Amino acid sequence: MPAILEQISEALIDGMSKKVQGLVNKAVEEGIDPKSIINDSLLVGMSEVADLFQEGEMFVPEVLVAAKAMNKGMEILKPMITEDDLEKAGKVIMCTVKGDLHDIGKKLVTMMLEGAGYEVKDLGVDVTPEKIVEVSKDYKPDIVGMSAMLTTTMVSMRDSVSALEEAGLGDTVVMVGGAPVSEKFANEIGAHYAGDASTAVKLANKLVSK
Ligand code: B1M
Repeated sequence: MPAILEQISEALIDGMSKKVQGLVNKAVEEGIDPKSIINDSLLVGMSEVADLFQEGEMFVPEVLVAAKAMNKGMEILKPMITEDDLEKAGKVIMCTVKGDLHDIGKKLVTMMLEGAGYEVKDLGVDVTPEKIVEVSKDYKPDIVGMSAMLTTTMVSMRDSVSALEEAGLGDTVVMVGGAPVSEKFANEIGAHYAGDASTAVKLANKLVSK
């Protein structure tokens, strides 16, 4: 593993946006695959941030600064992984469900899907079931992807699946993920579950090839 990837993780944890940007640019110049920079440094760093937060070693403002540093790194890499001249693998709607403002995981899944050749419409955070239905009618996605990070917002996933059914879009393939979500819950609401961004891509590939 190149040392620079570790340095990026460390700078992210320290919330040093400018340093992250500089190191990410350097890593790209060194020829490191942008997907590897995401998976092996930015994702690793953010996961460490999550652990430190849970352990009470980091607090919300620091977490926000670290998330911002990660996004700054992502901004550099995103065009590089979407520029790949790939045939579109499929169309995906991505969102964080109603009541939930966490968007880091959703963004990561979005970027990984785009990197794998998917056309992704990212509806943002706090997205209502009505909005998901409205956009699905128009955009006709192969997959609707929903993210939730709060136990309390998982119910919005169920509501969104029901809203799609009620709107006559019951055939829509739904993929869900996020820390509190489980395979069992996904099965209960008639959705498919992916535990992380890489698995989400593999699952999407499986779902669109059906
Ligand atoms: Co929030 N927060 N937060 N938070 N936050 C958690 C989730 C929490 C576990 C922290 C804790 O208490 N230990 C807890 C939830 C408890 C629960 O419900 N079980 C919590 C809470 C309680 C809250 C607030 C209520 C705090 C408060 O205000 N009292 C509040 C809620 C706001 C709201 O949403 N309405 C809140 C706010 C925030 C911040 C704004 C400060 C910030 C979010 C910043 C942002 O997203 N822009 C924040 C953060 C950063 C976290 C933690 C520390 C980190 C989350 C994260 O980004 N992880 C988190 C603690 C933790 O996770 N240990 C916590 C990194 C990210 C890469 O992982 O999103 O899991 P994740 O995504 C993964 C997979 O889950 C998967 O792939 C991703 C990459 O591999 N995945 C999918 C995600 N979506 C997917 C979709 C798919 C497939 C896979 O298919 C469609």
